[in-house]
Amino acid sequence: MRARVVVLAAVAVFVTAATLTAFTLLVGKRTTTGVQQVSGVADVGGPFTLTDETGKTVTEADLLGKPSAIFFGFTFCPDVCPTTLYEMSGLIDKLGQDADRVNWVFVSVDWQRDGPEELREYLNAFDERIRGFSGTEEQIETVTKAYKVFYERVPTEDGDDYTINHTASVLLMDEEGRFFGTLGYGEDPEVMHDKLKRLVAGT
Ligand SMILES: [Cu+2]
Repeated sequence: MRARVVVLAAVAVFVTAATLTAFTLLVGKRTTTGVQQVSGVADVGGPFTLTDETGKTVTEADLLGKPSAIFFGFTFCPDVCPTTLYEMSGLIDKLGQDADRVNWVFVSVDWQRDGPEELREYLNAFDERIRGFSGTEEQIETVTKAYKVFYERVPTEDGDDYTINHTASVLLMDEEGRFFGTLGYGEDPEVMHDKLKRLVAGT
């Protein structure tokens, strides 16, 4: 009986750790943990084709040579996206010159409503270095699968409209397109700053 409890506890700890490192923090859920060291472990990233805010085609190759901070969301998002992009703008500001050594990307998973024009307008409210990528349903499927990002359309109460639940973490990729780590939603800005410093330094 006792052994069984220990085994169950071990399983619970493992599952908790695995869940944290899997970074699928959904809308509204916050992490209270500090560093999530998953560098080099998770199979996150891969080929994609999207359209940037100027209407130009972009692929994973356009992000190589610089590390990237990528956030998936949608422009109609009432809280998580504006909060995250506002925080990202603050982090960019704090990084100073180092911020230019990172690709800052917002990918809209709302292929029905968000295109280059919507993203250009939306991102006006945030740091100008944050680029906006959008795509077709198929392209969004591909990129979210590659980056292990969750998103789910949810009808609003009146049924006429929808909102989207989505992964709330920012994904950090190194200059060769390998997964480096995440910035958790609601994480201590100091911790996030340190992670970005390490991302820029490549350590
Ligand atoms: Cu959002």
